[in-house]
Amino acid sequence: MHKSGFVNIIGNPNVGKSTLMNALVGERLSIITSKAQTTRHRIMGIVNGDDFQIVYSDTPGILKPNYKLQESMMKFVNGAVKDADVILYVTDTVEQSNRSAEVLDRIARSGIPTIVVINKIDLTTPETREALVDKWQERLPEAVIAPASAREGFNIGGIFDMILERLPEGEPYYPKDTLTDKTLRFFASEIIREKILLNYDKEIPYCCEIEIDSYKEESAIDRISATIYVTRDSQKGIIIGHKGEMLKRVGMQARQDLEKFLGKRVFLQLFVKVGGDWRNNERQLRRFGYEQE
Ligand SMILES: Nc1nc2c(ncn2[C@@H]2O[C@H](COP(=O)(O)OP(=O)(O)OP(=O)(O)O)[C@@H](O)[C@H]2O)c(=O)[nH]1
Ligand SMILES: [Mg+2]
Repeated sequence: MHKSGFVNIIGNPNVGKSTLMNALVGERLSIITSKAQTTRHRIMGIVNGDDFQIVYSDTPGILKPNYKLQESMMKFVNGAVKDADVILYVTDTVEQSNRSAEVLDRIARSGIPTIVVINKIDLTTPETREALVDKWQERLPEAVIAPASAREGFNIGGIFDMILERLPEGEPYYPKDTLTDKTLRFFASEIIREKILLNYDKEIPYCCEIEIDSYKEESAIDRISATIYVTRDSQKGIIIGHKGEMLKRVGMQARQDLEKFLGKRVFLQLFVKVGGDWRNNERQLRRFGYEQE
C-alpha cells in the first residue's frame, strides 16, 4: 500500500510554520526570521519514502490584506485550506486564537483531517501547555493536538507519525527524487531577502522584492546577479548604506548562505532599483512570481 498527499501548513504570522516545515523535510527550504511576513509564497517541500510521499506546503501567515501583494499572499493561504489532504494548523504559546477565527472556522467546516501544532513549547511551563492543549481541543474538537518545538526538534517524529496515519492511499504526485517545486533562482532570491529582513528595520524589509537577473551555473562556481527593488528613492539609500557598507554586508551574508545551500562557490552581484508601487502592480507582481493558483 502506498500513501500520498498534500500536507498544508497554515497559521498566523511568526508562529514557526517555516521552521516546522524545514524540520519535517530535513532541509532549509523556507527562510526563517523573527519578523512577521517572512514567507510570501507557497513553498513545497517533499518527503519521499518507499511507501509514501508527503508533499508539504509552507504558506504565508494569515493577515488582513492592505495591498495587492498581501492579497496574493492570502490567496496562497486560502488555496492551501482547500487542497489539503491533511492540515497542519500551527499556533504558538503566545498567540490569540481569535486573530484567525475565520480561517479556523473554514478549517473546522472543511472536514479535512487537522493537526494543531502548538509550537514553541520550549518557551512555556507544563501547566500552560496543558491549558493550551485543552483550549485548542475545545476550539477544534475534531483535530488532534500536538505540542512541539520546531526549533528544538521536539515531537517532530510524533507529528510525522500523525501525518502518515492520516495520509490517503494513492500513487505519488511527483517523481520520487523531487524535493521541491521551486527553482534555484527562487531559493537564491529568498536567501537574499532573508538577509534584508535581518539587516534592516521598520518598513524596509516589506518594501523590498528580489529579482534574479541572471544565474549562470559553471562547474566550480555559480554566478548570480540580482536586483533589489524598493518602492521609493529614499529606501534605496538606506539599503545601500554609508559608502555602500550595508549592501556589501547583505551581499556577503547572502553569498555565504548560498554557498552552504548549494555546496559550491558563489559569485553574487547585487543592484538596487526603485520599482515604484510594485506591491500594488499586478504586472510586476506576476513578474516576481506571485502567480495565482
Ligand atoms: N523558541 C522557539 N522559537 C521558534 C520555534 N520555532 C520557530 N521559532 C522562531 O520563531 C520565529 C518565526 O519563525 P518562522 O518559522 O519564520 O515563522 P513563520 O510562521 O514561518 O512566519 P511567517 O512566514 O512570517 O508567517 C523565528 O525567530 C524562529 O526562530 C520554537 O519551536 N521555539
Ligand atoms: Mg514562514
